[in-house]
Amino acid sequence: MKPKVLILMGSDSDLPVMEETAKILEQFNIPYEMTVSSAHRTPERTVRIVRDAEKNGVEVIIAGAGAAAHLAGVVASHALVPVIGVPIDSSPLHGVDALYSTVQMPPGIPVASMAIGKAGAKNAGIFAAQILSLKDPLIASALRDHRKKMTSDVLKKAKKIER
Ligand code: RP5
Repeated sequence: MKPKVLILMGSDSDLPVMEETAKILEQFNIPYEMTVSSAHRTPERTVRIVRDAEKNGVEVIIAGAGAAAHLAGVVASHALVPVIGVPIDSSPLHGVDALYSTVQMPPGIPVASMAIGKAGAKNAGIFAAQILSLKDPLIASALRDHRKKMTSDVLKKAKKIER
């Protein structure tokens, strides 16, 4: 199946966080491709990957990076498909730097910034699924089931501690 989502990360050291995105996409049976490309260390490779992805039918790009995290913004500047940014807590500032870099895009080129770290990486996968669900009823139905399961898990846990 042709990938619908491209997951990019600035360094292989970001993989433990970005695996959370991959797990969610797998859970929703969404085909994806994933690789490392840095906005500053491999700028030309980054542009090439984004252009090829769009040509090959990728509909959402997820970019995770830490520190002065400009990867999502650079990717968004070369893509028309929606770009979701995951700020990674890999620096001495624990991801606050990456959050500001990702969320504070000047007007014109948006990046949908998620939360810092693994929570943001998971939500990036869910958000991508929500975008794709607009024209894929199977994904929409899987999202509904996912929410129902979250609700029943909370109720089960509540019952356990109730007294
Ligand atoms: C960023 O710098 C990467 O996204 C990573 O989060 C951080 C550190 O990269 P490495 O020095 O571990 O390659 O560009």
